[in-house]
Amino acid sequence: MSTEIPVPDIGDFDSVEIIEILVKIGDVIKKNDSIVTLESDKSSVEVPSPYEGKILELNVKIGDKVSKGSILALIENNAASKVKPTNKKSVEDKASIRKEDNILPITEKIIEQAESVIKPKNEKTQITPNKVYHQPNGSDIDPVETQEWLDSLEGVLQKDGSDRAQYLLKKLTDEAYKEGSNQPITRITPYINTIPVESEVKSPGDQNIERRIRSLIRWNSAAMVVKANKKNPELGGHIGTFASAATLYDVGMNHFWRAKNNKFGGDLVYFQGHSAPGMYARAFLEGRLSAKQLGNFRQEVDVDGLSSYPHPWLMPKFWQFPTVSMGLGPVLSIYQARFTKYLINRGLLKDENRKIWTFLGDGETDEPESLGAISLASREKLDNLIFVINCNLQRLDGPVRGNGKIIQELEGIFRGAGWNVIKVIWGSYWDQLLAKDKTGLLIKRMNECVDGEYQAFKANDGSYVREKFFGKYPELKDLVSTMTDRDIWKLNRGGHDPHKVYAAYDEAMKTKGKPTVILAKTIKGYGMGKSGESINITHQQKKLGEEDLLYYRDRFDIPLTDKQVRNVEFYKPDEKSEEIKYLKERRMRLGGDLPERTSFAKPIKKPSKDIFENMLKSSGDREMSTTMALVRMLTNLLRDKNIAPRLVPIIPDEARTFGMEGFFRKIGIYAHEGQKYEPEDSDQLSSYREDKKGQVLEEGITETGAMSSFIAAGTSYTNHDLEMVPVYTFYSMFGFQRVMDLIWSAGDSQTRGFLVGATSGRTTLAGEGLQHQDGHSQIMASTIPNCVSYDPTFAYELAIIFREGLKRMHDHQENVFYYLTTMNENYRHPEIPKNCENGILKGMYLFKEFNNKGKTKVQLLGSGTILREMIFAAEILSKEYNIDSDVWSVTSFNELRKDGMKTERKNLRNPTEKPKKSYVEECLSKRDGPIIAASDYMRSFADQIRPYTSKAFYSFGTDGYGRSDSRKNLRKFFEVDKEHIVTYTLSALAKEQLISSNEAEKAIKKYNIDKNKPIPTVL
Ligand SMILES: Cc1ncc(C[n+]2csc(CCOP(=O)(O)OP(=O)(O)O)c2C)c(N)n1
Ligand SMILES: [Mg+2]
Repeated sequence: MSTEIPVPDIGDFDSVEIIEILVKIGDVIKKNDSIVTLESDKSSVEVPSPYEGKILELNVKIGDKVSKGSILALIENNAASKVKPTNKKSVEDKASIRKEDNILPITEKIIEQAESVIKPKNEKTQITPNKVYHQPNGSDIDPVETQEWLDSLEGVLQKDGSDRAQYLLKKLTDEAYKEGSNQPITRITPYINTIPVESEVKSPGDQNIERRIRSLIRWNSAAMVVKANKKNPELGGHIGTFASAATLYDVGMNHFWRAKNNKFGGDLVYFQGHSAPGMYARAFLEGRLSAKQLGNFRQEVDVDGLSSYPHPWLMPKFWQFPTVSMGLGPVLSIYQARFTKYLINRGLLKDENRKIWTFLGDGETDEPESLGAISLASREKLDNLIFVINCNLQRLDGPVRGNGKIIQELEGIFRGAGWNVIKVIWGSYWDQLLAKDKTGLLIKRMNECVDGEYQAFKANDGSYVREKFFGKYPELKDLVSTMTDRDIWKLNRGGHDPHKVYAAYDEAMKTKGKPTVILAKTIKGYGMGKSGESINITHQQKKLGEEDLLYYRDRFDIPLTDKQVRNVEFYKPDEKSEEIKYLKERRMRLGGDLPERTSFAKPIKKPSKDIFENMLKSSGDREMSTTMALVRMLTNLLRDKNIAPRLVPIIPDEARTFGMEGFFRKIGIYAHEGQKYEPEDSDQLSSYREDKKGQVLEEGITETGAMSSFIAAGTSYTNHDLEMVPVYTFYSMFGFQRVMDLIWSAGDSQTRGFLVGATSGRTTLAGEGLQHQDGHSQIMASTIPNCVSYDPTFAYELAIIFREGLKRMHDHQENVFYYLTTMNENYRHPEIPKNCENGILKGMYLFKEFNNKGKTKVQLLGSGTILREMIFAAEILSKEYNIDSDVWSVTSFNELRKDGMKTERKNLRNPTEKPKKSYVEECLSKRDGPIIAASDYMRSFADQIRPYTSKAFYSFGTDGYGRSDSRKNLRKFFEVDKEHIVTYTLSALAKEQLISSNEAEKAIKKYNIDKNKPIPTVL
């Protein structure tokens, strides 16, 4: 039987135009296949068929306007009659229940009965302010009663285990809360290790060999820094950080971190930036780096230098993640873990239980980026994520929390955010002492000491610790009375104890349903002795003197002679030595080398030609913005079988601003738990559809998070051997300006993808005002070497640029990313002129010539929406002043500058050769008249090409703060409207003595240009 397909609820729109018909009569379609595309002023959406079957009739054509209920087509479908039409009734029923405010008498009675049962709070249960529960200093007022409670707890623990005990404690807390105790139970546990000794999983490693290997790594990493600074003190470097973290890295390298190979995708490790020397030192022992390379630490200009910090751009086969700008590693890794799950849930990646490990400093947690996204990690149940925070209690200048305890503070924060927290505070030598302490005073003392004191303990010696730490309570002094000062000094910290670290890593690996953070207590500058152990200047210490070096050698038993030490030689045992064999064997078992950056991704195949075809045609009478054109283009790309699954639209809560809400229904919003609710707009075409397999990353209001997702998706070709095409669309002002450092690191990471600054331009976005109107993001984009940026005006330009971007990043595997600015100003888009593709990509092409008036000529260069002001100005100049012009569409002043710079440099380096012409010169040198260039960006955007032309050059732009007003008023204010362009052009021609100055003067009067108006930068 035949059934009609009507337009469903399209939200707040009426009379919406059909811009595409996606089926033909006779087509057999599946349910949810798209039938037509509708486009309103704000967005374009595809209408899906509610049935499967054969299209019998099409009732609409392109250009028709339709509303909800309009019939689009007839479909032959046997099941259609059985398919329930949209269940209007049930929706109405729900509404009527919601509207039902009056409570029925029977309900009222039940409520009354219930209320009568609830005991009024009697006086006894009220907490009387006078009652004393404990002493002000926290000590116990009734130790006997306390002991009874503790005994009960012990009984429960023994009989029913810790889960039951936790349950009872929670019940007690809830009860106390109901009865008026509003003090939340603390999220902080005592200052001891989270994993009890008896639950520790033991390392299978040979501890003696591992210690020897670790010592060699320590030596070589310190020697590398000292050697570089002996050569040249400008080079810098850090010894103390890796010295504190060596065990944390070693245990991971020897036992946990699996490399990428042909059988496994590999764990991803974000190394703490300034611990890089330690990673080089290990790679040296593994034979991956030579002694010569180690000797070139921080000397990167010539070949074979080792980069100061992890920079994939500088060491593209080694480093995977740039981390040294503090805070970026943590946030990037959270989104990396999330993106890995996204790929798995979308069926693009096998779930191999790969882990993402992130190392950061305790001082680094001061950065908002470090902690700002931790709740996302627990919300998304990222049990593939493990943070290791090296709590050496110090940052650059001094203690991280001298008056407090960073580990406790972080425990509270992470536990509160829903993470699994594992504290690794004390090493094994403490186990016996803790077991022997029956008074509880040892833990009390551990709890009450602040980090400033803990730092001072390790800056001194055993006798100092005896006196200052244990000496506070006679019972504790007794506890260590049989120990020598040396023994006391040996009481180690958890982060330096491979057993404790192993147990923590093992537990982190097994944790399900939440991310884990390991808070490891260490000593900054461990082993450096007087020259840098636990002292405030440790961080900066890079020049160990002879004595210090000899001490370090002895401390770690490095088999070097005094002479070799004085020469700061590296040490690598024979290839056949136990150490080297062990080291290599461990890595072999874990699948290969780490860190290592490779890509075995298959290039995404080119989209079919017709995907971009309709954007090259004129839009006719139809006006639209370039943002809308972009959405149309993405919609088309989603029909291409090669690109569609790889497209990752990323939006920080701004889809509706850009008209992208059509994607919600079409490809779904990624939600790891699917959608647990019926969205209120479920009947609508662009319903808010969340899906476990959803494709859109709707990030919420976090540009930092969205940018991190962009980097994760754009580096997927190396981290997952899977090319993806992220398109991150944002309010252009909240892009570069907000997250420049992340964009810089995207460049370093060799991210591929498209950043789209929508609603861009200082006067193009009218109403939003100073904080929203962007007139400089293009300039910021120009500072990133591998960012290719364009400010196109017309839909065909956008299409050509996007198509080229796909080609460069995927066909040619170039490590570049694109920044495109799109606008929200609606206008008509012409058909692509002939032979302009090359010019579009190079940065400018001749759009139109105004000839035949012959009086004089001018070159008008415009970019973005200001090109249109230029075109209008050219018309006025031609009609009213008989002035000819060539109008150039400048798609990228940035690309033109790059070409100019390259050409100029080449000419300077080859003075005897015939100079080459820059592309700007090629375009303009044979054309007459001065150059007038304008854009919706600061003048310096257009000024970039000034050196590459020998003509008089005038640039106009939007320097100054934006403000809210109509587009027309704003363009007048910034002097980039057609009237100003005409006037300034006449003045420029007069200055060049090509016309009389009176003409310019007359125009100033005609257009009411106030000569006394200050320049907008001061307004
Ligand atoms: C964004 C940023 N700000 C400042 C620095 C300079 N810096 C490098 S290391 C460091 C101190 C790091 O302390 P912490 O995180 O505790 O690491 P540790 O060396 O103690 O392991 C600072 C301030 C930086 N690298 N990045
Ligand atoms: Mg630190």
